[in-house]
Amino acid sequence: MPMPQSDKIWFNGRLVNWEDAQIHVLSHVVHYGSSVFEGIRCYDTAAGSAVFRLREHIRRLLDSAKIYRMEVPYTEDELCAAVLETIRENRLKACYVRPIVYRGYGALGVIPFECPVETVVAVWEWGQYLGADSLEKGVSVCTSSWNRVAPNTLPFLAKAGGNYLNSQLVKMEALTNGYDEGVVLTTDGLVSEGSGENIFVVRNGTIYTPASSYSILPGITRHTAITLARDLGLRVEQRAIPREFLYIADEIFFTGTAAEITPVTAVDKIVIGTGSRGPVTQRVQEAFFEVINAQVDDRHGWLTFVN
Ligand code: PPE
Repeated sequence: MPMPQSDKIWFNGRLVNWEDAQIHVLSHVVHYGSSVFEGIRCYDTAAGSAVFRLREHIRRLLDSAKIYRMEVPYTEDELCAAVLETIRENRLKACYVRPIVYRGYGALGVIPFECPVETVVAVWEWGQYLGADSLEKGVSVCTSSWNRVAPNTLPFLAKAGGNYLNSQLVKMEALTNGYDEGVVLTTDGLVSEGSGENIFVVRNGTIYTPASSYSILPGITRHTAITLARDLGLRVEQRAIPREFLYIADEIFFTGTAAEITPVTAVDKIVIGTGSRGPVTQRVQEAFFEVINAQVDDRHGWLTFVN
């Protein structure tokens, strides 16, 4: 499906028309994957459009850039303002926001220092990431035959374009074999995350999720789910999770900006719990939707209103 277009893209500090936001084919990023990016959602809440956890996403973008020695010529405040300006300019009530920083056109060869660091913010309307009804009905996943990047190979704390070559292999394999998504293990064989989501496992009322040392992207929705679950009085543990712990789970769910909170109802064709969204997943989901719809007090300061 072609992506829905919007009007303007923020391109190195200026708003340009969607079709004019172009780069040269010999840009460094095209050849060597030298980009860092974010995915953020803006929600059409009861109190107006609001960006969810904007500052945390921009901070992670700048952290990712720092890991790759990219000097971003904008401050955190300027980038937050750029996101809000781009949403306003496109007059979208709800959208997905994609800031990206990459090494542009200058010189080829691995050495990136002579290429300019460019900064872009694009927004567009993006529906349910794992398919229509997935938030309610859940998804069926496989354990990937690919492993996640190991420590000290590619930095997994950075949300870098290159990391998504691994995600693409995982996702293509899953789709080709008839699953909705793949779960990736670390090179030690422990559960890491989905190709574009973090994973949570519920058993006997406790919620487990791989600790940040298991090659995960430390997701902002993951942090949100942990916080909301604890607010609900649920126990959450971050630890090592063996593959087979997934099979005997009462419930499993994914978290991510695009995927939000999506139940997982089967792993490798083994039915999880009752095979439908479980009660703990539903409680965390409901708490999440209350926050993003501004139906409850924003006690954690997670919403930035666009206007
Ligand atoms: N792990 C990976 C590998 C990942 O890509 C994401 C987000 C997460 C975990 C969850 O992170 P967070 O969004 O901060 O809760 N994936 C983004 C990109 C998806 C895409 O296909 O592009 C997203 O959800 O926006």
